[in-house]
Amino acid sequence: MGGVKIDALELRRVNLPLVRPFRTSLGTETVREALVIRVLTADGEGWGECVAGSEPLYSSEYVDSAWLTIRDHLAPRLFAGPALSAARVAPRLAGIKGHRMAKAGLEMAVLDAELRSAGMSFSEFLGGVKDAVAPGVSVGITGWISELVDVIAGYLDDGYCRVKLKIEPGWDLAPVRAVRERFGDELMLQVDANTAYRRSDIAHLAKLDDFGLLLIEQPLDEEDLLGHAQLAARISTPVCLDESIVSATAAADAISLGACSIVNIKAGRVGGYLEARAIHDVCSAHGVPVWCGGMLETGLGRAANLALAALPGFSLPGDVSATARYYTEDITPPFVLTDGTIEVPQGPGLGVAIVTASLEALTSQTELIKGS
Ligand code: NPQ
Ligand code: MG
Repeated sequence: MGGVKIDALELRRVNLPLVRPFRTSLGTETVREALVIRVLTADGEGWGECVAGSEPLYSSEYVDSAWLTIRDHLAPRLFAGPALSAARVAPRLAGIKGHRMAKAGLEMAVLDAELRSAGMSFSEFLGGVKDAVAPGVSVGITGWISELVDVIAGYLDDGYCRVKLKIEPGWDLAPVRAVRERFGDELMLQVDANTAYRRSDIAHLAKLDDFGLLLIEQPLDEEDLLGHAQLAARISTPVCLDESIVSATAAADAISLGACSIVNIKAGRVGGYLEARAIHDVCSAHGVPVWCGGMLETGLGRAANLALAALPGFSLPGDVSATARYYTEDITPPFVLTDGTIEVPQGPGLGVAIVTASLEALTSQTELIKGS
């Protein structure tokens, strides 16, 4: 792991049509626009993915903002200086405020290049202890409850072991009740509001306590840690944070405040897989369970998420679904759900190959950024 010398960066805008629209309290997605990053080094290459969406709905970052941030501010800093190890990427980019998703995509690409050279897998590097993970599935808001129940029945047939319902005001108690009635109390069931509620909704959210949910994810604004602590004190359903947890420090603070008792870890949201592992470590030290979130990643991010989810503290099923949950065509070979599990890639780096013909067919914009 001696680091890599970066000669150039290639940015690609890739458009992956979703198998069905994905509706959350934030909006409805029909095509996943992804930002794929390739680093070109003296002796090879590395691939990364920035998980920002096409609009600033989930986070303030979005594909165009990340593209410009990488091109104009992050890439020049990466090119400056000698060979670069993935562990040095965050320190070298620390002078630029925020833009964690853009930074995470770059760190991922550098880490892939470095691990490929060293012949080590992401899982081995991060400290994975499983060679397969049992995934959950995130289920969007539907037009009718009957449709929701049918969609979930299909996912359970596929072998998913846990269901996460997207909720918002007007789509919460009734769908949760219907799913419990149809699939029983044994179903591992949780909900995700993506910040759709306010502190004045605490009494309403307490009604979810009747349904034996594993957790409620990010009900309040991402900046409202105090509100989440107040909510957690008034409901029995465990509170899990997603959007609020932007770093290991934020995770430690949220836990100390009583704002959450479970953490969703997404590498993109926190600036990279190294910070994600640090959050795993901080949560483990506090006895707080973690699980791996999902951002409708291409096969690149999916491969890295499987490696992360193989760490020992990931004691709850994640949103690391099989490729077919989201896409019919991807830029890597599909990840398949077999007997309720997906294999963790074991090859060097991400351990997945790019399907060049698919990548070319799905790419709408490319820019090469050369080092000096
Ligand atoms: C979450 N993901 O846990 C996110 C939300 C989310 C699988 O539920 C484009 C890109 C649209 C990323 C919509 C899941 C998205 C997105 C929702 C992420 O909160
Ligand atoms: Mg979430």
